Amino acid sequence: MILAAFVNMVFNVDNMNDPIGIVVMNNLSMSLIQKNNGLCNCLLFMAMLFLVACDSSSEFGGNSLVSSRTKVDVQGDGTTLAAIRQRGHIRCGVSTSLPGFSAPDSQGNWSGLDVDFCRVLSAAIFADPTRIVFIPLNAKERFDALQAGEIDILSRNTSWTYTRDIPQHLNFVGITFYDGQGFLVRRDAAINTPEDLNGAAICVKGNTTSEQNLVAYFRQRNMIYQPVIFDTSDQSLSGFEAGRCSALSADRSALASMRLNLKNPGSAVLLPMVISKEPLGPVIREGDNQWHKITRWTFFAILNAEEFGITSENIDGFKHSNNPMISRLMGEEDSLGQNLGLDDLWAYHAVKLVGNYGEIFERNLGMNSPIKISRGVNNLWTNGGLQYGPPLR
Ligand SMILES: N[C@@H](CCC(=O)N[C@@H](CS)C(=O)NCC(=O)O)C(=O)O
Repeated sequence: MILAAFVNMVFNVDNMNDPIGIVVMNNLSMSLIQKNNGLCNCLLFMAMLFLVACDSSSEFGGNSLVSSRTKVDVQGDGTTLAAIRQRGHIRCGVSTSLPGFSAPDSQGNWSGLDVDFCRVLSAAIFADPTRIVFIPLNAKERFDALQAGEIDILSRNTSWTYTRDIPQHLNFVGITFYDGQGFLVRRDAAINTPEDLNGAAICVKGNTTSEQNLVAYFRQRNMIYQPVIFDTSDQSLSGFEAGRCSALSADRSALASMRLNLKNPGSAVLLPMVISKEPLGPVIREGDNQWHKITRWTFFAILNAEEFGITSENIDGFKHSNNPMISRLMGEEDSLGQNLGLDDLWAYHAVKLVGNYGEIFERNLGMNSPIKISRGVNNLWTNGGLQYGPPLR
């Protein structure tokens, strides 16, 4: 029931928009010490001293605010931006090829939502969206490459999960695309629900949440299936096309993209059923708070820009605005960029040179792109979606 409700919320299925049969997805520094109140400051300061003095277990297992702060790992803080500046470019880990998210053209020029996120960062840091080396990584290699410091950020349709966040010590930037897992089947196969796949062979890519979700989904329903596991999406698509399985299972956005690479895209349909939550977003190593804040606030800046109606085209018309939030985004008030270790025109450059979130979405995945995914749940909260940038206050 809950999953069904989520699914409805995430993907409004609209067959009407679907001339070729694919079901399109529609849809601490703790400022305890206040500036103006001397007495209050003094009392708070004394209270903090008291907390420190009384917290005998502060380092190991104490649960006071003070003790948890002492455990924050600040090793490596600031090192990523410094390395990027010295090197002159960002190393951005992407999918090997997933049109709409990241794929190179015949000249080796990369495009896609995940690619554009790295471009936004490059614009924010260098006032130039091209200072990036894209490093294609398959699902298995991606976290090792990040942990080994071979990339500064992994922007590769990666699902935010507890295991990746906590035991694997990664930091997710945010959710740049709300997704869910689905199934691609041959149009003439008479498969309408995952239940019709009981006992069937299913092609799936290894080292992905897709592989894990299938195990859980079939186990919960006392059903069986035969996994046919591949290393890359090209291989899994070829396996599906060659008839090695009855269905190909992956993130629905990936399936919508991969389907277009079939020799005859009309021969396959994407089932409407969604079996998981896949919050996709860029991810970095733990330990560099500055880099975490730069990446996530750059994402929030392009979300806020969309909310304010600021686009790459019209941004210069927003100079000298009466709205303080817009002035901050434009770099005219309160030095938001400098506080991140960047230029105050950081967000201005990101939007001007790459675009706001909506522009990036539409260009790469939207209804006028080959992938044809409507904004749906990836719309701004002001339009009924889940995308919500915390305020630039
Ligand atoms: N979101 C899932 C799946 C990610 C994934 O690797 N999906 C495949 C789709 S089959 C893909 O992106 N392939 C592109 C490639 O191989 O480069 C995860 O984080 O584990």
